[in-house]
Amino acid sequence: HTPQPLPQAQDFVQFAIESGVLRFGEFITKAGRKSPYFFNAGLFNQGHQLVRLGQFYANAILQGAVEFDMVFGPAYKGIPLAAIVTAELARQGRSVPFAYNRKEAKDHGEGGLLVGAPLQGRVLIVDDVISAGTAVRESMALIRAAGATPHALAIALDRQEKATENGQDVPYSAVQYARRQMGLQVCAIATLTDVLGYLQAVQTDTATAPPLHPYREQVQAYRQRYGVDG
Ligand code: OMP
Repeated sequence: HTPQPLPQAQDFVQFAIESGVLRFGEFITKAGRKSPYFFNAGLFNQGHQLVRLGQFYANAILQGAVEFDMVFGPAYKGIPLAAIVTAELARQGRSVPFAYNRKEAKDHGEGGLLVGAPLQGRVLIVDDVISAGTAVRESMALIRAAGATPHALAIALDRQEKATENGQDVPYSAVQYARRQMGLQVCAIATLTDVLGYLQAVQTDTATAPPLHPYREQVQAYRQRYGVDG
């Protein structure tokens, strides 16, 4: 029989693994956690991968019924991401303004920290991964200072793990914090649950029973230790 197409989130996990963006091994996260997996969006570095990545984001945004008037990409990694998402949304018939910031203010020429369309209305922030949520907070401050409203956030992977505050683990993730405390609509192309679902599917979906994915148990153990629900 013909194989069923994967749901978008697991299709994305497969795409990230095949692109070398999602890797398994031993990594240390920004919060100092020893993680058996790491997602490095900077390794989507080929034209055809950017086209697909833009489609994944745009689908997640449209399926999530996220409301926004424009797109903002935080420097540096969010800039190309926001650009490909804005282009793909326009290709699907929804053209909106696009802006991004630079990290260092220019003291000549056009000056200032913001590039692109004027920040106004409900802003959709596009970024790669949020862990502690520091970068999102900075983007929100910038958007508010310009007189616009930070309204939504689209990311590629939600690691669904405890955020840290002053070096201490807290019982909620940065994404949950963004939703509940900052009132943002958040959509992710995939979550840790989808990664685990994919590792599981790799094992069970074939008649020939391939070996258990070598990192499945470690990823599960990591979620036991650092994960949050939902
Ligand atoms: P916050 O700014 O604290 O939310 O952290 C986001 C950053 O975590 C990303 O921009 C990366 O530098 C890093 N990161 C990943 O990119 N992928 C991961 O799988 C895990 C991390 C991380 O260090 O937690």
